[in-house]
Amino acid sequence: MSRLVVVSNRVAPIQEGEATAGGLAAGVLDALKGHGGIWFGWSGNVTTESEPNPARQVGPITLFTIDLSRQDYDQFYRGFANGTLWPTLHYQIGLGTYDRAEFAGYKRVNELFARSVEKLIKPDDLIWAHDYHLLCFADSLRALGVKNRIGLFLHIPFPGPGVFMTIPCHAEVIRSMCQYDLLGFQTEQDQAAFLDYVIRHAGGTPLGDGAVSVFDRVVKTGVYPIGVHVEEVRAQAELAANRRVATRLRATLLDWLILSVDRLDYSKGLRQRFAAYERFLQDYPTWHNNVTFMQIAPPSRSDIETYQAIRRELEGEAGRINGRFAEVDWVPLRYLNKSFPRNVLMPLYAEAQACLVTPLRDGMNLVAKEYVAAQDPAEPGVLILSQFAGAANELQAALVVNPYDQEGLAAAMDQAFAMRLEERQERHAAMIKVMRENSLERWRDRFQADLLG
Ligand code: GDG
Repeated sequence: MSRLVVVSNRVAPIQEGEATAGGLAAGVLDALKGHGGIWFGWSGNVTTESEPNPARQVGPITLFTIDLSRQDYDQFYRGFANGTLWPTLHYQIGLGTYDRAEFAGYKRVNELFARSVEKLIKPDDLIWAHDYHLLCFADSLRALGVKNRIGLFLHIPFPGPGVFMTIPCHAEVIRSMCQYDLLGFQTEQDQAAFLDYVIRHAGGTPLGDGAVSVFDRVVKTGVYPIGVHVEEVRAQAELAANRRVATRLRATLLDWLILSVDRLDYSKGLRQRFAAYERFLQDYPTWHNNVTFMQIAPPSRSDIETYQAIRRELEGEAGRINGRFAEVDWVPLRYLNKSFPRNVLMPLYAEAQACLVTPLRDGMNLVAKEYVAAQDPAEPGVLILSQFAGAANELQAALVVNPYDQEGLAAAMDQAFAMRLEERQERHAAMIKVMRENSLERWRDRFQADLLG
């Protein structure tokens, strides 16, 4: 059995025996716990030191981290990764910026990662890199003579060539990506978009089953929808010790709760969602005084201007909507700009009769899956889900909406509250079935098997 070496931008802050955070961390940890291995990434610290940090052992997993310099952080992380790739790969080309020095910084940090990882690996180790921060990482490893099997799983969407080609260095990025042996995508649409670019614009020849011959090598591609631990989420949601905050919340509610949970990010469609909720309050006054919409939005990437702008805008909108509709004893919108521990969050999901997950684009969206998993199957709530979330491919029994259609979203909220119990149960059972099939274990095992093969 080959040893697994996981490489991601950040290494999750894990302690032995502690419940894990989001899906990437949970999946990676599962994969590493089984047979042990290495997890390498940035520590999250910006320093002037160039020394690697001491290794940390957590059970069978060895964690290695490095710090970044201020220039690397600015050019790689804030610059090309989050200022160019993140918006463009989410189809938000108007928000993308491009700067040659930032792309040079991105490649420099990918090389830094490769030089550090090269020192840690053995010849038959399996190297599994994650996400858009590391598109050039395999290329850098190959330049150092590394012959190991190297795979990349892209957690975010891959757009059609017309969108991707707005990034001026698109050809170089694709050439670098093709140095991986396996490229994993969340959906068939993402995979098809990548293959479309490689075949029509980079001279690739399709070999069937997602493989393509290009740049004198064979690159495999595959679709691996990431999942959640269904039983673990439900158990966390039900545990009495976790339910104190949810009980406090319930005591303050009049009747119906709609919940949304997103990192504060423009790709999540929060602005459009607030507008749709306002439309709902305007068009369906029968729900007044009964409904509360609670948006949990922990700040993220707050040193990037586009993120500061969306935060300012939402603060203004939340105040305006409440000012327009609130009564002395009813506040229709609660906007919480903070995060909660995961074991507190799961019972909050369970408390909500509806969950609004309406990203403008999303690789998968684990909140949608966690909400469904947290529900009581006897009395389940309704998931309202954007057609542009990867999760919509699997969760077709949700109320699937177009996040740009305010009236459609408002009608879906009305439909959710009016939905009969039998229909809610049927939809919930159908979604749970798909989620059990596409579990986190299956995601991990299929990717690793294909990378080995
Ligand atoms: C990327 C892709 C893809 C949220 N607020 C709190 C909190 N969370 C947790 C959720 C969930 C995770 O963060 C968010 O995952 P998402 O999938 O919704 O979105 P991204 O962070 O953008 O993730 C996405 C994912 O990678 C995995 O491949 O699905 O498309 O964009 O697990 O529960 N957790 C805690 N407190 C919070 O306040 N503890």
